[in-house]
Amino acid sequence: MSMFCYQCQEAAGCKGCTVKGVCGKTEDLAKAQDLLIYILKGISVYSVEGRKVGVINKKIDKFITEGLFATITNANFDRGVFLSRIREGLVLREELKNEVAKAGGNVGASNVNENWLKKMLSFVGLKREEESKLPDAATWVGSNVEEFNAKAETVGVLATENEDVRSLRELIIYGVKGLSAYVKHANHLGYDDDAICGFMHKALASTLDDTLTADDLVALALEAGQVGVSGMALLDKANTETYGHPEITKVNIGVRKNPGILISGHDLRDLEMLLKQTEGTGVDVYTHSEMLPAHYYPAFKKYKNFAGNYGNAWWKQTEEFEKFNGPILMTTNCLVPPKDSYKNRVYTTGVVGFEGLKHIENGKNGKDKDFSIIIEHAKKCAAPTEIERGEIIGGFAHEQVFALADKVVDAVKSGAIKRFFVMAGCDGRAKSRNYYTDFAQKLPKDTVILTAGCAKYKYNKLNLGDIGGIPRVLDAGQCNDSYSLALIALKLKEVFGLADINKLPISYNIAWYEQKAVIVLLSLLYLGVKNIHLGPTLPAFLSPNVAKVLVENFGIGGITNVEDDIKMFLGE
Ligand code: SF4
Ligand code: SF3
Repeated sequence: MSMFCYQCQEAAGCKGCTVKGVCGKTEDLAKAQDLLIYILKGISVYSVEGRKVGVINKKIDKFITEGLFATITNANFDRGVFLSRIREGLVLREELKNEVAKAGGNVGASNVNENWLKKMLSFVGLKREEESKLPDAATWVGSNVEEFNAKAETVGVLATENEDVRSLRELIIYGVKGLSAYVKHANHLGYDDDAICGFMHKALASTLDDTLTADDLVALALEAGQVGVSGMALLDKANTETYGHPEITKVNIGVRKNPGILISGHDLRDLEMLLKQTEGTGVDVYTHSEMLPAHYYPAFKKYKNFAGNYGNAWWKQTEEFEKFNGPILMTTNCLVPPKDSYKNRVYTTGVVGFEGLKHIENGKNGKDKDFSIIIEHAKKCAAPTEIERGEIIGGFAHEQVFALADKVVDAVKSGAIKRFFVMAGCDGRAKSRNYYTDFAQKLPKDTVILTAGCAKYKYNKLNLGDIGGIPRVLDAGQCNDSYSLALIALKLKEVFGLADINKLPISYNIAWYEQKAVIVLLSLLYLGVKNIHLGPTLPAFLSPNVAKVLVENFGIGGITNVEDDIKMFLGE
């Protein structure tokens, strides 16, 4: 069977990638990712059982979180990394199984290969316990790449035959993948939440359970949204307690004369380490794409070499990395397979990977990562080529907007602001996404755009003006900062004394691309937000029946054309 992946908005033909991913994912890589997800589901079976008897294994929590994150679109293209994770996962699964059995948990009777198990158990120093029947994902073993390849053929997305069950299972898995990214960032700052990890495992294990009905799976998807809110709140707490609350900030988009390092992705802790290590070296640090909102945090403002933001959303990187001239550090997605012309300047860290690129490992014994190789590389490079000049403004996360609440409320009451448009989410390469630029430009002047995520690059340099000093584009931050937008909506609901969040003058026109947008969407649904419009296309993983459920219960819709959509949103 050929590969099949339909997890992102660029799924070929709005159906699924079957020969090679539009993102660049090869068939071999796609299958290795499928098998890793299968192994993670199997481990989750034991983790769920373990939590019933008080076993919480942090090594397992971390392994599952990072494994999920590595399979997000544009995070890791290195098949070798997935094969290693599969091997490690099989060993960890047996380790956990024994730990759970020792604590009195039910670990079932398996059809496991006895020889293999004996070898693995002696390797981890444990004994065999009695068992009852478990799902194949919890018992299957393979020892070499041929066996992995053969198994991968049978465990992909299409292994679930019923298209509605498949659709709901994948909706849940993609939501949990998005959530894993936010948990990983919080973990990097020393913040954790056992309940969130527990839910991720329950969700994964539930996708193996053939007794669950479509209604059960819809309920689980909404529960994912509830936990998604907790995940974003955890990361918000981690970010703001560590780096302060974002504040209104003007960010330079031009260049200086020193050589520079460009840092992309979402991980603020990586950025902090890089800023500390580059101080006084004569090397400047520029943010790219989703790292732009780092400038809004007070803690990073003290670094004199924190020069500004270079470029735009992720998909323009092939052009912009070329012109940057210096090394680039990818801390998370979105990585585009690099061109040979600049490949030697791209470094990866965390869950990001691409065969042939240099990877910066975690520091030993909790020490900081060592970025000296990138700094030395930068010193030999020319300064970045200027691609634009000027400033962009952002930093409108919850505390900053609450500080302006009186002004905002007065503007709404006086009619100066008629409506807010939440346009959070992702950007992407599809030409049809120019819709969002046109939409922003054609919105009436008495409307304000609330944004977060890399979707903002479609209109954050347009100079759309302000309303009595309130900019018409309020950028809360990264995609996870959609949490701020939800808090702002809840605050307005309170101020206006409304019982229903949907009575606010807020419309939702969200652009999605990868799986973090899926957890943001599920979170908004959990919070009771209705009539969200998703574009540029609806997810390929929504079967007609599942899409119908979302339309009927939540008023989810697509987009048509700018003029008609604006009229529809304004109720004209
Ligand atoms: Fe296709 Fe998106 Fe999957 Fe890549 S991640 S293979 S583009 S559906
Ligand atoms: Fe962008 Fe990848 Fe989603 Fe964090 S960087 S929003 S697409």
